[in-house]
Amino acid sequence: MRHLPDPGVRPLTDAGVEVVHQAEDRPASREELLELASGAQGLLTFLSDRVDGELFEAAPSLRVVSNLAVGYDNVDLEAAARHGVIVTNTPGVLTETTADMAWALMLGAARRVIEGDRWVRSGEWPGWGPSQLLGRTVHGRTLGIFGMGSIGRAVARRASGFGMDVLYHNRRRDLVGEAATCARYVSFGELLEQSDFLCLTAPLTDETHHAIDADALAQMRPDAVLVNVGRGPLIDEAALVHALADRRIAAAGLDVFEREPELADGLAGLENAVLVPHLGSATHQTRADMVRLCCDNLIAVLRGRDPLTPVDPTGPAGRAM
Ligand code: 8YV
Repeated sequence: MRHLPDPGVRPLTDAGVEVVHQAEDRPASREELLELASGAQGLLTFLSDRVDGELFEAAPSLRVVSNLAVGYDNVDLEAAARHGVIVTNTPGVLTETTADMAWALMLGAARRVIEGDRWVRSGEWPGWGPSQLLGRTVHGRTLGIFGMGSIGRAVARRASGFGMDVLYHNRRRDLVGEAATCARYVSFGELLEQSDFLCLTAPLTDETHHAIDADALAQMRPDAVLVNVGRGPLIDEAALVHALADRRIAAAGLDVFEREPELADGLAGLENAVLVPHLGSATHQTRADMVRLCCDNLIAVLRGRDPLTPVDPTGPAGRAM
């Protein structure tokens, strides 16, 4: 559906797979997606493509959907299973890169990097002053992680360099993660109350939808910084705008939004929000690794072999797992 970064579709064509794609680099409309899928045996999809029962009905030859993301909340797994279609994702290759982005947002929001950049560029910065753009201390504080999957663990590991205490909340305790990161399991309420930095790395499921709503925001510390590199709908974005505007929490760093590319009313005008356009995995190297894995999954299934990274149809959706 979209133009892919290097290596593009070369691994597919090198393997003798016939590739049909949309001429323009933009999200496919629903009609275009159904049309492209109708004659295909494999589909390479993006988080903006809804892959559901209607699509499987329209694509009787389809054998595999290879989603260019670790999250797969855009795919109806039950419908895929009913139609005998294998779904694959791209776990592992983007873990560390997405964790780096979580830290960029934490540091950027806490230390007011974007506000500072704007001020310097405006030509109105009068030179150093003792009270200018005071931010929040990061080192030595408490980091809370909601969703201790591979990305949550990678975020937690980085915290040791900052001398932080790490807390986490998950569907279930992660003893391996605890041993690797010194993170401590707490209830969701304790996570909200005790975190100076709260980082969301959970997948989007019915359970995690709007986990951070007005009530949750009210339980957070007034000087807390909220970071989301999971999925936008983990947060009730309208409630977050109110909390940030009223300084009920200090700041937020968001890589994902509830209705991408739209923003909740008022979000764009808030100085205490750092907003990044879903760049979690967006480095040259990581995107190349994702594209290669996506293509290898397609080739494997089309050649009658097992896919490298199939999605477990009974597992949770989302980026963090
Ligand atoms: C992707 C992501 O870049 O993997 C995911 O789930 O959110 C990102 O790493 C994005 O989904 C683009 O496909």
